[in-house]
Amino acid sequence: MAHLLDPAGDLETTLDDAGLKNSSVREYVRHWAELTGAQRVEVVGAADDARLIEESLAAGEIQHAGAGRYYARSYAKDTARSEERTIVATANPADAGVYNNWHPSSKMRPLLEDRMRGASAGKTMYVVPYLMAPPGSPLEPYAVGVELTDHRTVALHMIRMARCGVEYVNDLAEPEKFVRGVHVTGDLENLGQGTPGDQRYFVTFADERTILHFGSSYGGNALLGKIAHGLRQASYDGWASGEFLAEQFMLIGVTDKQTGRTWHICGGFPSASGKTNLAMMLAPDSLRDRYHVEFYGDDIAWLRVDPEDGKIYAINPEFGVFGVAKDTNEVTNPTALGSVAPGTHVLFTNVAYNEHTGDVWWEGRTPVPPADLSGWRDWTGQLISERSEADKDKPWAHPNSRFTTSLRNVPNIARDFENPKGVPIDAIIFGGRTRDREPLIRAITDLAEGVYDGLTLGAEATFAAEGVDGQLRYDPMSMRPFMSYPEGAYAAHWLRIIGAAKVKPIFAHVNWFQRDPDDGHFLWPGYRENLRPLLWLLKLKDGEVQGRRTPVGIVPTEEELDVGGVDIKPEDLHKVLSIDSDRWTVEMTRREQHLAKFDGLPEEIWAAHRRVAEALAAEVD
Ligand code: GTP
Ligand code: SPV
Ligand code: MN
Repeated sequence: MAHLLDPAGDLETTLDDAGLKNSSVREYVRHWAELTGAQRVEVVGAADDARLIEESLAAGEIQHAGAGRYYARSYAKDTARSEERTIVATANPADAGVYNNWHPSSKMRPLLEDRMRGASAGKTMYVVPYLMAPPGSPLEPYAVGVELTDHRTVALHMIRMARCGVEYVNDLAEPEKFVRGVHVTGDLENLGQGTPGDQRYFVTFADERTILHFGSSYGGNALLGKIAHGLRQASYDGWASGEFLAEQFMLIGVTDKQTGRTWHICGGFPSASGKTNLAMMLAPDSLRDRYHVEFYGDDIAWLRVDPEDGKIYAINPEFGVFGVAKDTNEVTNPTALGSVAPGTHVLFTNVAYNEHTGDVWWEGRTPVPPADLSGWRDWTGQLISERSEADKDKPWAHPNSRFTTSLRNVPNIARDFENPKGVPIDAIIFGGRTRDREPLIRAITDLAEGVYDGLTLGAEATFAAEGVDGQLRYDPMSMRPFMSYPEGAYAAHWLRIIGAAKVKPIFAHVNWFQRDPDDGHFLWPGYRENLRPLLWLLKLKDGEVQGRRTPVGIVPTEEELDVGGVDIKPEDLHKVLSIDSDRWTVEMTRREQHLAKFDGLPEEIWAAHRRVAEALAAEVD
């Protein structure tokens, strides 16, 4: 049933018909419908998906991509999250950190309201009530939200990425406690994206639990449940309440089929460093009879200590995957292909599309692009067959093209992925892209050293514009773009939450990306084989292996790491299990400069830094 408001219609009747009972939500809808000037209001949830899909197809906003699969293109200057235009605003200047791009709410509120005023004229405002948690989770009070969006495709994404429907807001213990998210697309062709006159603003008013995003319809800029609520708002709430952590973490289970025992591992990797691939990992063939990897989440985890057993529990607040398409294929990630198979109702964005067959393609899907060009259009909509000589080698798909699919479609989804309590965490890992220095895995047993390691996580700069070649772009805990409060307080909050656990997780730093300095090949084969260092870590935690102590943690001995059937040269294996103390010493100076930027960093973190630095110095002498 459609819930429409014609210009002369009655909003109250529309909300009644939709079964939206929460009076605070109704008041909020009324306020923003008036301010944005939307012509109609429609309340939508998961039950409306099929109808919304039909309407979007009829309107030409999306296209069929085979049976039960859909395709959309975004505006060409609107293809990724914008870090420069993303802001955290509060009333308190003390909330300013190094990375949260803090501004006073008194300044940002009017700016956003000005841009949004009347900007949805003639459009439908979709009201999307949602829950960022498995229903019944102890963290549910922080997970309730309502996104208002004037873009139908954004509503389709929300329905895939979050649990959506009026039932999530109707019976709240505190009816006014929900995150208020307003998304207004704006006139995409006249926003000056990336110019000095850029009109876009993506603001989280963290102390008001309000998110106002203007000027995009792509990804984290527009799906407010995922990044803005699930990470920025939630990490602020977790800190303000003292109750939990919200991190850009993947979350997996590893089951030993022989003993029936399951471990859970979560961890942060900067964007595009392999979280989705790791979470969807199949055990390598030679270990498949013994181990099974289960998917809980690929991008966000919320962590809390359970008062009953003192263990750390993690949930994935999301309901879907917004995965990078590039390089996804039968070898790198067969599970991802399974999750976008016919009938999954997946929505592809900005991949290449064949208008005759409905096929989709992206770089790395097959070694070379389809030979028969007929019907193929690139992500901008241009026919490949009509490309100019200058354009003919350009990628067919945008490098940040993605697929949006529900968790239920993921072939290795954990049986208990909806368990409201979450799963107990055995290990927390960090990993970046590092071509040298970082070994395959180094385990850390001390809490402060583990947190210190997370704070000094980084990914290599790949373009001159992003940083100095070969130096890390630090990305603490992989939260740099999502940080909502000061880093010193963030570190203290981590020490407090994990410190309160009776049963501590083991930490580790991993690196799948070490390269040969001469020919550039990856020293470690990666992907499915990444299970092997993780199994070693779990054995270390259980005292079954001892590893080799180094100044920067415990690394596996060559005998301990099970590499049966792995295609790796002995000298490469030796290299990925070694510590280059000289190279590490250089890194320690950079770390010190990095950490010195953070006010109020707990003394425990500095002490951890000094311990590692002194141990390295002793080794180099
Ligand atoms: P966001 O969704 O942006 O947060 O990214 P993500 O962390 O989920 O990254 P994703 O899993 O999509 O990986 C990004 C890139 O890393 C892809 O091009 C993968 O092919 C590549 N990758 C992932 N795992 C490995 C690995 O083990 N080895 C190598 N060499 N590349 C990998
Ligand atoms: C990321 O960029 O880390 C993402 C995609 O997970 S987005 O939702 O667009 O932020
Ligand atoms: Mn991410």
